Amino acid sequence: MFFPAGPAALAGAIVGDFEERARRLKPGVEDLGEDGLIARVHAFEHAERVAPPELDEERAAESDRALARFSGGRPVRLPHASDGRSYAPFTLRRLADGKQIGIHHDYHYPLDLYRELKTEVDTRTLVSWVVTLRKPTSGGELFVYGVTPDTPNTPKMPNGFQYDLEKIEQQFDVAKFTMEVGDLFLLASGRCLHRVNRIGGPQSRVTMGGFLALTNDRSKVLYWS
Ligand SMILES: O=C(O)CCC(=O)C(=O)O
Repeated sequence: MFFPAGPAALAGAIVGDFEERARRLKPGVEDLGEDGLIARVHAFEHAERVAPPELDEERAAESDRALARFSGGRPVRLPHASDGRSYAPFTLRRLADGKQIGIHHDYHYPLDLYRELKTEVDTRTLVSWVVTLRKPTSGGELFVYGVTPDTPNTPKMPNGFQYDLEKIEQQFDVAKFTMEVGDLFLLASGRCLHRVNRIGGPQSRVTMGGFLALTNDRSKVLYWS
């Protein structure tokens, strides 16, 4: 399940929103240099720690609306933990020059951090959603492999847990996707191994995103980060 959808308006609205909030919450941020967007994103993250309740509600509404376009008419909701705290709707991620995301899958339900959430969701479903906010100078493409956590004999490094990328690329199908600013992709990241190519050059890659899954009765979509 992978489709770039291109909702430029979403990214525009969200980046605009960050800038607006960053200006309001941290005066002077607009004076920052050529890496202005990143500086603003950082400023926003800083601000987020200062005033989470006010920001969470509005951001959640924006993400609900964007993800509802892909939910098959199902309501899209941010889950709450049993102590009442809301899950974070998304995270902002920056990959700078020389950085990459190595080959992996995101089927992490067995981990303790999913102790509560895995009772609410259909654990056969786990989808990453990622919006590109800034394209890097070079690199940053998404590679998706025809390999799942259940594929027998997936090549591993001698340490027994890291995947052997070279052998996987020789033996399995791979697709490469280049995102534009405003593209949103949904990827069955619990099933397909994937990675993000190494960034080159001064302009870093900025994305926002998280995960989503169907509830046990498949009537709603829950998303978190
Ligand atoms: O940033 C991306 O394009 C992919 C992020 C990722 O690896 C994931 O969501 O599991």
